[in-house]
Amino acid sequence: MLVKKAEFIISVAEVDKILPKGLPEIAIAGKSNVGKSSFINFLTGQKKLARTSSEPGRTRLLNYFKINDEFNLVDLPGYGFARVSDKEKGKWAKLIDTYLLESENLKHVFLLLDLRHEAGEHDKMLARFLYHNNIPFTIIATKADKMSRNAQEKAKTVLSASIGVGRENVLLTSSLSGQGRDTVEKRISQILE
Ligand SMILES: Nc1nc2c(ncn2[C@@H]2O[C@H](COP(=O)(O)OP(=O)(O)OP(=O)(O)O)[C@@H](O)[C@H]2O)c(=O)[nH]1
Ligand SMILES: [Mg+2]
Repeated sequence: MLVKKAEFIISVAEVDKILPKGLPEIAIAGKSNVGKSSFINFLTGQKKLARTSSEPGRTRLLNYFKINDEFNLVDLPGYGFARVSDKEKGKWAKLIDTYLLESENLKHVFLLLDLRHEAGEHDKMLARFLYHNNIPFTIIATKADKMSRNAQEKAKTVLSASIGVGRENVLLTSSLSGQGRDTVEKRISQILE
């Protein structure tokens, strides 16, 4: 699956505005600042399609991007961001949970984890939530460029063990170097089959 066309569709802030039945969706989930928006730009080859920031907590809405008129990527708000009120956090958590449970179009979740770190409590909770609700997911390990190839393989083993999935369900990526784009494209083709 080569991305030939990518366009922003809509931002959604309320659970009742989630898109009705339509194109299949792949959601991008993960901790704040892990590289979700950068991942969308990396995959589509459009540097400014999804807004990225070194300041965590930037994406506060569900942002839908249509790819090749074939499927939608849904950029979810990042969790685990400390500098927002509990009320705000609760609102995002509800938006994410409701989307994951109720979207009729959701086919798969890409759960993004920083390759340099073991999965955190929030990551594990989300993985369990997906597992228990029969939502298929793949781990996308981000920021691989920060390590040598050798260290990447070791880190992949540590990361997959910490989240409890097989190594084949962890894809190494770098939005900076472009590493892993072909593997992600292959995975998307399988998901859409
Ligand atoms: N070196 C390196 N930096 C990256 C990579 N991906 C993202 N970053 C950097 O990490 C920071 C956060 O990236 P974002 O894509 O905005 O992260 P996000 O997960 O969308 O963050 P929120 O929207 O706040 O949840 C930015 O400074 C990016 O430039 C990567 O593969 N390699
Ligand atoms: Mg973002």
